[in-house]
Amino acid sequence: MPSERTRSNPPAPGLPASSEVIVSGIQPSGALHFGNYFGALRQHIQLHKTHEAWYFIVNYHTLTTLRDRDKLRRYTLDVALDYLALGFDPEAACLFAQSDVPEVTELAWIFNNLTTVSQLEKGVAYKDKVAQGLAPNAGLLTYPVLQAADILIYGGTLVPVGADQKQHIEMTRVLAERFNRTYCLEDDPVFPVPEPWILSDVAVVPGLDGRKMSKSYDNAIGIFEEGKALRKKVMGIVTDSTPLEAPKDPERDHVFTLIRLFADEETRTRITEAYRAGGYGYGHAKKELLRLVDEHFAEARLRRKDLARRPDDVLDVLREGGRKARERACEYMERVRERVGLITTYRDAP
Ligand code: AQP
Repeated sequence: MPSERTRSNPPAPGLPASSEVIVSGIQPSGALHFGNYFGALRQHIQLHKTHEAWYFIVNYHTLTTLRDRDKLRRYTLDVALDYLALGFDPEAACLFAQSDVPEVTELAWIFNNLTTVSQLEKGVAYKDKVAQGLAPNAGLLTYPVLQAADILIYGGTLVPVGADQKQHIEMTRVLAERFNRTYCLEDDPVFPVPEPWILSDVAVVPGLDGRKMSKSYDNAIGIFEEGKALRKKVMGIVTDSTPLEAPKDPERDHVFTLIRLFADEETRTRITEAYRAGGYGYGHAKKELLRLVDEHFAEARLRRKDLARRPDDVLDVLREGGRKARERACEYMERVRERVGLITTYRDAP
């Protein structure tokens, strides 16, 4: 049931209040990239030891676009490996596969009946995917409804995500309020109404072509890419044609946007000045970015290689996380079924 932490604890500077229940998910639809890392994963790792946190690998969501069982299984385990390699401690919080909590699809069904089709058709992510040529299946259309179920079934109050998810979290808020209003007494709501947690400096991480970095745009740099493959990607980031000797505006360059994410204050200032002074080319900036990336992920790369040799340990983490998550979800679902009037004869006395 909802967290026992009190809301009166003052937050550490820059951190959410310790009473917040953090929930967030990532799709196992391909290798995780810098966008996933700075938009979400880094914050997930940052918060999981100080807050109650539930992180799910949303494999039901990925069915909307992926029809390859081997890839789906592999990507799901890969996301778990990524979390562990980046420092997720399974003793501190829950990491699990969405499909270990099938109740979430039941809640999504209940929410479907509180959602209009026209509302879903306005979804920016839905429209984007259809514009890219993806089949407009009902799963893709109702993606945000399942996402709302994911967030609310653990009593989430704060959702660390990238800016592209803002509209979906708004829909989650609407559904929490609508459910409470429809089925609950005013002073006894079932669901808290969650807030997004979006860090403004990393709201949308650009990809190689300057559009939002995305697994499906073929413009992503994987968190665990290294060596030649990484170099090729970084050197291929699209820049304008300002000549090497001319001064450049760092704020208008994607390479610099990425540098800013990895660099400390001193390095940022040095590179900003070099851009503005001229005589500093995009090739120099790309080499600097490569160095920063290698440095940033050096330890995590080593940990990931070690963990990859122990897949059973990774499965154990998911198993235990899934067990705890399902327990929590079932508590919420009992209340939900009771409010809605759904009889389940194996639970209810005749
Ligand atoms: N470019 C980005 N900048 C900032 N945040 C981003 N996120 C994704 N891309 C960026 C954040 O990562 C979290 C998990 O995303 P997801 O994998 O569940 O789905 P997504 O947003 O649809 O990511 P992709 O790469 O674009 O996947 P595909 O191509 O499969 O749809 C979210 O918090 C998201 O905001």
